[in-house]
Amino acid sequence: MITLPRLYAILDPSFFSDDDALYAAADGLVAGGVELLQYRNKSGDARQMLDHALGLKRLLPKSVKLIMNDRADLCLAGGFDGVHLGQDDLSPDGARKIIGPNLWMGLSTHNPHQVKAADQTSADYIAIGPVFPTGSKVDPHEVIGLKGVRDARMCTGKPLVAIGGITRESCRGVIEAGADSVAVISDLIRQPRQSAEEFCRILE
Ligand code: 3NM
Repeated sequence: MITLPRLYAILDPSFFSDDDALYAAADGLVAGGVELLQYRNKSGDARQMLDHALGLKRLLPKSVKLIMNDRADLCLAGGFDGVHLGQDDLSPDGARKIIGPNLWMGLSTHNPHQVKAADQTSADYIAIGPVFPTGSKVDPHEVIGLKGVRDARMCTGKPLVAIGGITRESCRGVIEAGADSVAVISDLIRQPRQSAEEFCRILE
């Protein structure tokens, strides 16, 4: 079983004005203690995604785990450490065929039924959300609250990542509800280094 750090940072280029700002944020997050970073790009094309992936790989220390959202092919092409799949992406079996047995694979879920199904796959970790209202996802599923995290915890022994609207203020309660890790976009965007440091301190 893999071990995830408490903070799972997600970097989405649509929140930054240009590539320099994106890379500066990545640098700041890692300086602030981030050890696991997902690259998530819902609007760019594959070429831009690979450019960013290679840029992040070049910039960041080797000790930082890099996860590609949605795309198993770009995970490999970018030399990333894993892929994160949504319910409408390639199936876990299909993605596993591409990335092989050793790279990390995560799977997004939104209710106990999906968590139980994900538990039966070769996913290394399961994400559950949205825990709280979020403005970072188009057309999010129904908010599950801390009860949804507790329910998900009952359905799997795999590492559980909670996502959606999680802030420095709320993260401790999410871990106490049973999540192993919190995934965050918005509350890391302003002053990435300081925000990451504060998350890491709170979650210690
Ligand atoms: N997935 P923020 S919620 C990318 O419910 C994503 O699966 C979700 O961003 C899910 O920390 C979400 O800004 C957005 O709320 C997370």
